[in-house]
Amino acid sequence: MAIKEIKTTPFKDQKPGTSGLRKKVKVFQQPHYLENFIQAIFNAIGGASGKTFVIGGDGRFYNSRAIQTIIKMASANGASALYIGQNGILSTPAASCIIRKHKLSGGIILSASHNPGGPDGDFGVKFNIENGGPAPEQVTERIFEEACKIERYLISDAPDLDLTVQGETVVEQTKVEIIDPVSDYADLMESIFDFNAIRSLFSKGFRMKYDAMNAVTGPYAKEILVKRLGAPESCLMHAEPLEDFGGFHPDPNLKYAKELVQELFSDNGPDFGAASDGDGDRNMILGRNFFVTPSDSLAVLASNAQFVPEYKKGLAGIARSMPTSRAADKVAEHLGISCYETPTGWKFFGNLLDAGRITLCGEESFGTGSDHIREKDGLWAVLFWLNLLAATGKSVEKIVRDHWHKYGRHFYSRHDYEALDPDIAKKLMDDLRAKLPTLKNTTVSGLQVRHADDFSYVDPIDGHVSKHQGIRIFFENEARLVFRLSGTGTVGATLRVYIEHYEPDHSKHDMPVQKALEPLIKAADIIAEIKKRTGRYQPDLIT
Ligand code: G16
Repeated sequence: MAIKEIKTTPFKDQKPGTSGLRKKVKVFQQPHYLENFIQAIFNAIGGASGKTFVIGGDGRFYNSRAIQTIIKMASANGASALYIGQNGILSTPAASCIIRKHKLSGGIILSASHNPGGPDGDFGVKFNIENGGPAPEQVTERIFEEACKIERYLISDAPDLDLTVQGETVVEQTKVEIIDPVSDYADLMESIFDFNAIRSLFSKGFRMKYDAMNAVTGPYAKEILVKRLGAPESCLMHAEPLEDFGGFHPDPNLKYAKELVQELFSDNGPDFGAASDGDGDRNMILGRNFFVTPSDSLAVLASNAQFVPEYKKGLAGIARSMPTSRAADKVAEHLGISCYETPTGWKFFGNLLDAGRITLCGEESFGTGSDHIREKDGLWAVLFWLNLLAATGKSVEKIVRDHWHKYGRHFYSRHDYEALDPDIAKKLMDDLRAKLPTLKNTTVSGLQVRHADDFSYVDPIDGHVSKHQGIRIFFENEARLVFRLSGTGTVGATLRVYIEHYEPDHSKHDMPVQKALEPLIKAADIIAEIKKRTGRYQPDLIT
């Protein structure tokens, strides 16, 4: 074995987005592309020497190839130990759990999350720090700086390892262990929730369907739901991780988890349905004939946390990303605890969690989590709901309707306009920003604007300032529009419009969501001139 120093030149497009570096597989397959970025990570953290990392991914195409390269580079850079998920598999929450449990220096997670996979699909690299969470902005900025000036990287010429067999080996001076990717995570879940109550629920004939979307959570769901909780194997759909997700778009929402949705909305459908995304950090929750919006899910979990053993002692606080509906704020107010509003991106919750300011956090983008790890956690959310169903004996729909009755309902929807010309999207946002000072007290689509701004966040723990995190327009009666450009797409620009309307009157809670939001949807188009500028008459995706 020998360590080689390879000369290289920078790629200018290696700026990490909302969640790591995401690009088309073909971009990552260019010579030196992956290597440059990995070396930039090591350079940005003061080198890999003597450090310990967990490495794994969501099993998508190029996962194993990339892992082989990273093992050789981490060893050449002097890492002391590497823990690799067997078959290259490691869900994002499991990676966070392993970093924390084994006190590692960090982790490299290979995933483009909910984006499609396969040779023509997407690939991604995320770096997590020693608290188990995504690298904060200060670190991702340093990685980008390093990537922009890279001239060389180090790599061992060691042969590829067999990732299919658990066990230990040594590459250069580095201990490399192929580990069971599931057990630490499953043990953690068992320590949080009332597994006896959930087991007894299944033994009484409770029926659920869990869609792993041919992505990473299949093996986790098998171990936890089937083996440890006694659910029948038939409750699992698409439970084998496949390189191209079987052609799925592994994004758990009403559009892409269609088969699951059909089952839940059929006559005599199951009591409970759930799905997770490519890397297992997102969740979608369904009851029979009932969809729970992610924003409501966070609020419901917070309001019912006392049913879960781990959270019985109470919540320190709650946080939600800015575009997420303010349903959780009502719960926090009722509980007399703080509710923090952060920019989009799980990395912004890290400091609040580390400082013990919050216990639960969540986002409208199907992400929910707690202080048990430092990532959002799909199966954790599913188990939380199962725990609630077992403890209350209520249905999903009843739990949510009772919640609306108590706190009022936040009608909520996100409209996505995908693959827009980036210049048009940028101009739309720039012009909207320029218009902000003129909007106050104007009436648009019959709604009066109370306040409008460009969201800026000052991290309450380290004072770091993140500007331009989304444009907010507040109307009377707690209605709100938010506009921002996605930081996770790989084709053109995606405009996200977040639409929210609060309705305290429960006689109006049955209105169809898009109907309840109609005046706001019109206002969004008038204010941002979406149709005129983009030529799009409908969003590509409504969640
Ligand atoms: C990532 C981030 C989330 C974010 C989501 C959408 O999720 O971790 O915090 O809400 O992207 O971001 P954007 O609106 O910028 O596209 P994931 O599941 O893709 O890693």
